[in-house]
Amino acid sequence: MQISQTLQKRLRSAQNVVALTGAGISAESGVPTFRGENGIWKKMRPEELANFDAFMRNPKLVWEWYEYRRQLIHNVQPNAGHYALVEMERRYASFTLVTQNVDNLHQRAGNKHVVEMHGNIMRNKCMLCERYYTAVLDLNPEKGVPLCECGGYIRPDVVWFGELIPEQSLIDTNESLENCDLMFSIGTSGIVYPAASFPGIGKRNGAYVVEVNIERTILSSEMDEVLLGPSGKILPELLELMS
Ligand code: BJW
Ligand code: ZN
Repeated sequence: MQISQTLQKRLRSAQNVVALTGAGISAESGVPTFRGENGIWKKMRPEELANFDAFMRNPKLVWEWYEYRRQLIHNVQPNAGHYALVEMERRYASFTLVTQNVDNLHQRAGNKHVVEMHGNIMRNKCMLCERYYTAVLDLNPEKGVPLCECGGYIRPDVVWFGELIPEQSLIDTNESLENCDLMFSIGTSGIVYPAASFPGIGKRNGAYVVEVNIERTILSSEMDEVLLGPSGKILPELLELMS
């Protein structure tokens, strides 16, 4: 793989590093991405499943879809790409991992400072009283969804289209982008906002911005460098160049 001298220098000298990740980093663990040839949205239409109206229309269907994905994620392991980011966190003075993924694989790999943009599929919350639930829940036979003690519907603690990103996640991300000198955009199509705007913000703040993806994306033209290939191969190679 071609890695510029500039990037090699930055890898060694950077102090404040931010990595933005998307579904692609988990692809090599066996978690399907959303879009593209093998994307889950080839088979399931997002507007029928990943939004609030869909949930209210057919909560049982949406619950079954999340249960299916939860089970799949539970049975896979973090890959070399995830572990390379754990090592980066250990080596850099400041390292923030901003993830759009809800699969919990960064946390399972061992990253400590993970900012969740779109929630976490392993958590659930009551839509009425906002109480959190993490254990496996029994579906209510009549309603088809688990019910909270207060009687409210319990939903996955993820961010659907049209819903607000958790405020603290935005605060943490903006703070990390303020004085970031090296940024990675890994395994994301760059279609979903506000995450898609982060590489541009990093760049305007003076970071050297590097994309890692198996193919070019809509964000590629605003990158300082594009590294084409699977993140499970490229990230460990970058790690080698750090010392
Ligand atoms: C590999 C690989 C390998 C494969 N190695 N790479 C500004 C402009 C226009 C619209 C908006 C805007 N601001 C907000 C909006 C509206 C909307 C939005 O962005 N719409 C766009 C579609 C245009 N955004 C929102 O509604 C957000 N809320 C918000 O902004 O609130 C304020 C507001 C509301 C309304 C209007 C205006 C403001 C919330 C977004 C929530 C997204 N939720 C989901 C579902 C989560 C729950 C669940 O999992 O079920 O999050 S959607 C889905 O997409 C999921 C992902 O996190 C997200 C991003 O997808 P990602 O990760 O990029 O995956 P893919 O599949 O797209 O790409 C995978 C990539 O990996 C590909 O590039 C492959 O090539 C690559 N790859 N193998 C490396 N081995
Ligand atoms: Zn409740």
